[in-house]
Amino acid sequence: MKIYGTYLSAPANKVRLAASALGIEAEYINLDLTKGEHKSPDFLAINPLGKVPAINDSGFCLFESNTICRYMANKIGSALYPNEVQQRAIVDQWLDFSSHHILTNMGKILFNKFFAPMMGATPNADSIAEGSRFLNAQVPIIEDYLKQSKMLAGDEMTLADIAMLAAMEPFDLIKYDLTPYPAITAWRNNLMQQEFYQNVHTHYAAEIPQLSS
Ligand SMILES: N[C@@H](CCC(=O)N[C@@H](CS)C(=O)NCC(=O)O)C(=O)O
Repeated sequence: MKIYGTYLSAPANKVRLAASALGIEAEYINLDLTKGEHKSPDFLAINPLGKVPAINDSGFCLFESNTICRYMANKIGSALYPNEVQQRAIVDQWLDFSSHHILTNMGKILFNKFFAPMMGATPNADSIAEGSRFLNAQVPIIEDYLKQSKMLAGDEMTLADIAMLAAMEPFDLIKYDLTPYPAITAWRNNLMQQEFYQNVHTHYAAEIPQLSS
């Protein structure tokens, strides 16, 4: 299987982390978005949207990070995506929540603080403020769950934790303060010390020399 991503992409890192946790052998292909490599005809044949992540599994191509994660788990019948209908629904709930809320709002801050300057665009301060305002309302909801439960969908790690971890990985870089959230901090530190995580990278941005110091 080939995974196409780019180092600063939280959805792409989600897929890499999920493949690692699932023990799926994958070749990672890093695209340089600043050079437009995601708009090349070869890549558009894999994902016509021209966005990362995408996979090519022996000719079977797929995009959308949550779909890819579910596909990989289903392919090997992994408990990271449980079979029981309500357990599975809870995992789906967190996959949607992490994409539509945490990742979206984190992304407003990340984009304006890092991507916009890289692309020579003017950062939008209103968008940064909006992202922070929404995160301030949403992050406490995760804290409340993790105060009662070791992982987001019960005691065992699932795709829900991997997706949320990927969405919250850039919090150090965007300087979003997690000290008021001890349960999230402990959950995040625990996951980031695990082998599946360390096999991908030591921390978000570790693969980008100018950001990792
Ligand atoms: N909903 C998609 C989001 C994919 C996405 O927006 N990827 C961004 C990087 S984080 C991208 O490729 N942007 C390049 C572009 O839109 O040109 C997923 O979860 O896979």
